[in-house]
Amino acid sequence: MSKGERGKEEKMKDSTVIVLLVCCLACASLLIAAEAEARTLILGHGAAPGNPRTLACDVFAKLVSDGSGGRISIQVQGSEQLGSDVEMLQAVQIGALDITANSQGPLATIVPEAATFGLPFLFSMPQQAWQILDGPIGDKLAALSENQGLKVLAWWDNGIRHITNNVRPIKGPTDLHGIKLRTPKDPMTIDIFKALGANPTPIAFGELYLALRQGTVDGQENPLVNIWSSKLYEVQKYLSLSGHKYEMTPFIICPKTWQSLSSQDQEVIQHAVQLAKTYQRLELVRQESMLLDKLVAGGIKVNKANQPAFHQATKPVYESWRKKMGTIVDDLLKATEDARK
Ligand code: TK8
Repeated sequence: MSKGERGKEEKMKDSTVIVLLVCCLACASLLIAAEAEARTLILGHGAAPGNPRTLACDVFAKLVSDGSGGRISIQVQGSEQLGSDVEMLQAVQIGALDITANSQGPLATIVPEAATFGLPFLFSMPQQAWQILDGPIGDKLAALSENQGLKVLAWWDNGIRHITNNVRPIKGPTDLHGIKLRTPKDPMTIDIFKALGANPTPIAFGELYLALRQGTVDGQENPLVNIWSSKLYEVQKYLSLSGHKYEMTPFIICPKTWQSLSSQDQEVIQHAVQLAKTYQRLELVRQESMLLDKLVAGGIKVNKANQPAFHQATKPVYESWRKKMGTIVDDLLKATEDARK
């Protein structure tokens, strides 16, 4: 081999080493990038074990873990362990909490339009609300929420609400007179029960069981799934089926968290949240259909309230909210009529 050829061979060896080195570095940085992308997101909610919201949050976490090949893990903290619904919303707004499966009333303290889904007797079944929540009105509400630093990924459900209390069975509106009734921090629920002559008292859901047991309040209103999973029937004598209002469960992510995710990861989360929504809504309906018997067996006395009388007595609430909110009330009424066709 000539001197020149030997030189060429040396150079080739050198460049092979360089290529190998570059490959190793590229692999290492890919590994580091993959490692860096591994994320844990915290999801807070206020529902008790067994509640459709709790079950669906767990389903959501599993779907996200599977969809991301184990890279994104969702740490679920239920039962208001991270604070009340209102506190969790505030934490999401300031970037201290990633995700919350929250509540309509607390959202309405920040986005007043959200309260309109709870206009008295607007829906008699959750199914009537789903179509509207998944359509342009739901999208408008999501845009209003985003303006307030709350990115709504989906509207889950919370059900149709009924009244429980320890004083007497609530048959007609006058039976509510003077009853101290816990409500969420929801301007609509407060207006409804003021119109009915009760004494509405906002208390965080996590403090409700004790407040009922200690007699701080006489009663409360919630869907059967919450009366059951939070064991409120243990500390209440009467359950009156009033069906006075509906509530959705807004599923909200912190915009900063959302923007920090790659578009691929955003897709994984969107897909999971939509599947979990369908599951949550159906599980709510399934539980509601079985719970009355269980609640009766649990010792609570059930009666049917005079719904037309309640409907009549709460008509002024529509007028005051129409004045307060403008078009959304009429849009909602029109969409509800269409949905019933
Ligand atoms: C649970 C609450 C509950 C709501 C309430 O955290 O506060 O009464 O109905 O579902 O969000």
